[in-house]
Amino acid sequence: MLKEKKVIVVFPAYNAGKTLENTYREIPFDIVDDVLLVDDASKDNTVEVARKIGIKNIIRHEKNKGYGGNQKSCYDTALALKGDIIIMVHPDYQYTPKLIHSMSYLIANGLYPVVLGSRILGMGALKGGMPLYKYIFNRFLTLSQNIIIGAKLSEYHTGYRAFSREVLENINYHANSDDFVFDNQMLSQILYHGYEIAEITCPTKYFEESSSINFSRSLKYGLGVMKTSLMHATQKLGLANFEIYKKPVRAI
Ligand SMILES: Nc1nc2c(ncn2[C@@H]2O[C@H](COP(=O)(O)OP(=O)(O)O)[C@@H](O)[C@H]2O)c(=O)[nH]1
Ligand SMILES: [Mg+2]
Repeated sequence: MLKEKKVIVVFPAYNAGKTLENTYREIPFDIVDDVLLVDDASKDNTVEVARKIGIKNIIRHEKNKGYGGNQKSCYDTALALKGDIIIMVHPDYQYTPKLIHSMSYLIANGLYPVVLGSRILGMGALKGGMPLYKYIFNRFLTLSQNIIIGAKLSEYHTGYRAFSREVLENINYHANSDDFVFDNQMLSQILYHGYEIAEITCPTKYFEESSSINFSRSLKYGLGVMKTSLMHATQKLGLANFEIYKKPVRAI
């Protein structure tokens, strides 16, 4: 608990057996109340490792739904578990959970409802081993998106995000893609609805198990990001009414 707010960490997991324990060990349990892992039909021993290290809330998708589909289960369950501050971090040990204190305090103190761990603020990304093509791609997409949607973020592509309950309740994330562009749509929804986003410099590590997305999937993601930016701009101009920007209707 932090200022009487329940803090929940969610892990959208896919083949995270080798990295999950290292990530889990860095969680600050002085403020984190619950950890939830959603396993997207991994082909490895992710679920066994999760049980062994003592994660209580484990959800397993029988079929692979994709990264966005995985996060939908994460947030639905975190809300059902009555989380007030929900932190999503990839269990591939690319981002350290040691930032959870800082991120949670910004939300608990009412300063910002959304906090991102940014690999681009500072010089962390390349130093941490981000492949140069990913770095250039990231910078290009971020610049385009900042211009098109009129925001000022250092990146839209981090796998480390903290949200207040209110934000998750008020954005229609169920209407988003089940694929990687889910993350980008979520930030677009957050900005569209007028929530402010804080960013914290985040060290990052690239190693074999921490990065599986290849060039062609990155390209598909990039096109999805450009499409999201254009949707955002047309919606803002009142020229469209996309499902993803509607108020969510939820049974929880
Ligand atoms: N649910 C789900 N997650 C996936 C899939 N493929 C990759 N991921 C997860 O998506 C996240 C980002 O992928 P990653 O390869 O680490 O990308 P990078 O670190 O940006 O190069 C990681 O946490 C992966 O476990 C998939 O098919 N389904
Ligand atoms: Mg990764």
